[in-house]
Amino acid sequence: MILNEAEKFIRTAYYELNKTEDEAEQRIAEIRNEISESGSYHHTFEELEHGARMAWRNSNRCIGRLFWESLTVFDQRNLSREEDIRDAVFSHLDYTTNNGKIRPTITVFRQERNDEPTIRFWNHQIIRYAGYNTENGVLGDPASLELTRACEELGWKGEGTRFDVLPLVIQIGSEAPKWYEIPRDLVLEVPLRHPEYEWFAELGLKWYGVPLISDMMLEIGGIQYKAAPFNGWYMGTEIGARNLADEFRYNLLPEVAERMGLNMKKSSSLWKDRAIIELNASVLHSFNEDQVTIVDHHTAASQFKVFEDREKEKERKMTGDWTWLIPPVSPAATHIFHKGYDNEMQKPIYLSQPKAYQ
Ligand code: HEM
Ligand code: NRG
Repeated sequence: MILNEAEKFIRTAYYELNKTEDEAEQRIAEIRNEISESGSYHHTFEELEHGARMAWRNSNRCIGRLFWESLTVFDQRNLSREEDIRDAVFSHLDYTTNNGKIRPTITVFRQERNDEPTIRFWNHQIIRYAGYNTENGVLGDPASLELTRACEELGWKGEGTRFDVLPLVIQIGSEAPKWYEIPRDLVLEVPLRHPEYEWFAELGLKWYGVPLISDMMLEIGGIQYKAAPFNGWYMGTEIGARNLADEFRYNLLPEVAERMGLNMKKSSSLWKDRAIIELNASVLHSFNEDQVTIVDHHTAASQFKVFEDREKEKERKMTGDWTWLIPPVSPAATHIFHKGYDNEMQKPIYLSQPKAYQ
């Protein structure tokens, strides 16, 4: 029930914000009234801001949580037209990119209500590469095949490269979704090269700087925000060990290993492992050289350790999903591997929700 959820959230949040119990009880009374009159209630900016930060703190799969209190929260709950929502997303991109010095940011659009149509982004991330089925297999990012197809059905057409940035797709209620090309100057990308291998740049690889998740729902005190795109910066392995390496993504290990001259006939030559390491070295080197914020998995794990210690100090229950927290490269070289985490879900929280298209 919404009032119960609201009460729990207000008491915790107000305590953390150093407000008095009186203030919390007064606010709860106010919320009770608003709910009995309208069936729902609205957060103050302060509640929204702290709720979004708590939700980051509660993201069991996230290794980047040390910085949860630094999240910038843009309140765009007053917007209801696609063009205005688009412009707010573009401002978010511009603010967070900050010439490469990425600032963790969330933009919160209007909450779910019975009497107003839902705002949804079709995109998984605001910036992501398209994927096309061709006679010679998939061109681009296979993870984007369905969305790319859906965009084409809306009339969008990509250039046909391996790295076409998909358009921003906004849908309000059951209206026809609208799509917008993202201005190129808002899309910071890093061409990949290698600190030792001159040939690496010839592979023509690159990745974008800002992982801006746009398909999750933010839930605070019983209120659902189905359009609330958020981002921090990348951990190198997300790109080097998964996006570019997974067989079902860009699948680049064979090409890298080949150029490295490794023995690909026997797996015991560890050609895959060696290729993974150099691909990851290239990602970190290139982002660092271009001064685009990125973190390596060892540093991220150390930062996560500080987060764990801090949460303990504050006597808060720290939860986590071990299977996601361990980095995909050398997991046992981080402390995370050697302990366990309780994967209980605490609210406020970011949740996955059904796809907006299909
Ligand atoms: C997941 C790192 C910021 C919320 C992850 C993952 C990594 C990560 C490595 C696992 C992703 C995967 O394996 O696909 C970081 C780093 C950040 C950061 C380095 C830098 C500041 C944030 C922010 C938020 C957030 C700002 C929200 C406000 C989440 C959530 C997930 C996640 C909800 C799970 C996503 C899912 O279930 O698909 N993060 N993160 N993170 N992070 Fe963070
Ligand atoms: N693995 C995905 C991104 C997931 C979220 N990762 C972050 N989030 N770093 C990928 O595109 O590789 N964040 O908010 O910074």
